Amino acid sequence: MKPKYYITTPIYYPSGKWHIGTCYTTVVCDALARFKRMDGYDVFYLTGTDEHGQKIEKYAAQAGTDPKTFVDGVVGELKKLWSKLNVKYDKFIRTTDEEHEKAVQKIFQKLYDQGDIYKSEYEGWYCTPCESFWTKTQLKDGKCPDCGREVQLTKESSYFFRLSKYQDRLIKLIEEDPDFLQPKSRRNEMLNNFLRPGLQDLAVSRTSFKWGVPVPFDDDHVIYVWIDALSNYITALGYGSDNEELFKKYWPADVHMMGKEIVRFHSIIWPAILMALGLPLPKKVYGHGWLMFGNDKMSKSKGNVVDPFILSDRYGVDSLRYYLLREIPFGADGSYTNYSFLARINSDLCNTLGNLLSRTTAMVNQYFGGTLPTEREGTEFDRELEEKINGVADKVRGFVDELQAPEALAAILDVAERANKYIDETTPWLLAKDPDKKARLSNVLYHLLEALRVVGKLLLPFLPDTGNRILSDLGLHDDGTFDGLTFGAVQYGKITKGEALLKRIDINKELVEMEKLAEPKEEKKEEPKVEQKPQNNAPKSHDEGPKPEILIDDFAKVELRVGKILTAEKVEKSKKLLHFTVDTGDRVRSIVSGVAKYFTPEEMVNKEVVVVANLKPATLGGVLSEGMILFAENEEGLATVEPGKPVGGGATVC
Ligand code: ME8
Repeated sequence: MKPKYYITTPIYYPSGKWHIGTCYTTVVCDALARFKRMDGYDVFYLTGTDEHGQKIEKYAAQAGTDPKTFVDGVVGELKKLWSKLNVKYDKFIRTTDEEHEKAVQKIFQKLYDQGDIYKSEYEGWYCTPCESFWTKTQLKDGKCPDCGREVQLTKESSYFFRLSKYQDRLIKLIEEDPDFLQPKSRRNEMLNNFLRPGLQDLAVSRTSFKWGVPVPFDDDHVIYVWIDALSNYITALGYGSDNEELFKKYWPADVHMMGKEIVRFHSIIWPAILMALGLPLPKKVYGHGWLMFGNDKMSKSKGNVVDPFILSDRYGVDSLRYYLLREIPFGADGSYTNYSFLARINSDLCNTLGNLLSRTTAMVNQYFGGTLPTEREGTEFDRELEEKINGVADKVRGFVDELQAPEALAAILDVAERANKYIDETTPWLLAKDPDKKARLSNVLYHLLEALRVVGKLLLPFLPDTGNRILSDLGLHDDGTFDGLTFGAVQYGKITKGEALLKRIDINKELVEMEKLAEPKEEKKEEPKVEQKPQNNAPKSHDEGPKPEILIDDFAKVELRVGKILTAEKVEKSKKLLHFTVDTGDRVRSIVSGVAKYFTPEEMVNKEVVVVANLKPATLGGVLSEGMILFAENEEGLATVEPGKPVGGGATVC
């Protein structure tokens, strides 16, 4: 029997406007669910919508309609988005589903009957956008500590859940089971900010509005939206209904995935409810970071929306999926810029993957009419690539088990990079000129096909279209499993030379187009002016004399990171400037330096350099520069400042 794997996203507020940050949790969970399915698990992937509460009531009123009509329309749009992004869930739950509402009432009744819910008076501060109650001391400058918005003083009769009763068990759970709440930073946050200072009982009903599940024994009250929402993880499986088969099969959840702002609800309130219900606890609650836009969390209310429909229509669904899965260090925040989005597509999908596919399929067609002869001659030189191919599946599996999608994708792309290098090393075009080298040539091309096959198959969960496209060019198809991920497992028929996987993007031109595409109501970001005075970008003379003393705090303002130079090229119409794309761990940056006199672009590629990462962006020679590379200068010229050994882009300099 297959082992089960139950994975959930939060259920989304049907706010009606989606940005690429909103898609993050769902795309990550989709990749994990697809991976586990292919890896032999019986997966249940749940997503849905959180449709009750004062906020939705307000949205509907603004739209001049009733809440149900409003949510019906918006939910349709959200489903279209998931379908567009190739998200394959097993169930989409709506909290307005009759079965869910009934089960929530049963849960409430049970907790009331056993004394875990009691009636009292509530006085506190309510944040409507977050649907959260706060005590005065919890407020930050009088505002909601989660979102910073205004809160309203609320006094009403309310039912309370005895959350305080579960405090000690919750502390023990989080302290003793390191797997339960991840990443580690969230554990400390929950323990230090909420659990150890002491939990208060939680108001779990409201009387000031009507759009919610009614308390079954008190018509004046509706059930607090978070109790209603969190219960979806079990009601979706039929808990509290006539048929609990799915619940028995899949509960407890293997992973509840969510953004870090709602970890508190999932790692404190939800387990306490489950403890009260006498149910097993989820195995893992994972709070990922945010996709930021500038320094803000991307959110509709802040007006900095990037439309996933526009991005995926223009650049391809897999480009957007790849960006979300690869670019943002999982668990930490990541910063979206149009540049880092386009640079990722160019460097990884076009250059590494697209080139490998088109070069390989072109050579098999050009040298052998599309079908490789079976006679092959291997050499010791092939072992390194073979070992890479053989080792990658376990590596990727390990990263997926740790929920580290960026590392998993990096490991897959690493095989493609190695294969590209293998082409340069084995020079098939020279082998093709020598009739005695046919068998060697056939073997070289076979290695490339094998690298592509394994890469294509492992990409399927992350980039389904791209994985399928690679397999289909090789005359293969997705068999729904990870079988045969070792070198030599397949013999090939006819290889197709298809269209390019993706067209290379002219980034500077496209950045202008992207600005035009931004919605008119989007906050217009001031284009940074051309700096006349060089930042370091044309390094200053070394002979500037001593500078005044500074305090350690002044130095601490400078964020220094190690950056790996991915590409380097001359800036058109400039004799001085070189344009680099640099992976600084947090993202890929565009950086311009005035060093063309000292270095060729080629010698800079792959160097690990020190970058000032928090320098205000500027435009140099018409190209965006998001940081400054440090150089050492003496009378003889410039030298790069590099770590003493390879440490990888993103290492901090301290
Ligand atoms: O919180 N970056 O729903 P939601 C990364 N209904 N993730 C982001 C993001 C960003 N910029 N913006 C949103 C709710 N998200 C509740 C959940 S569960 C019982 C109830 C993520 O629509 C966010 O962190 O506000 C969350 O994981 C998901 O989108 C849904 O958020």
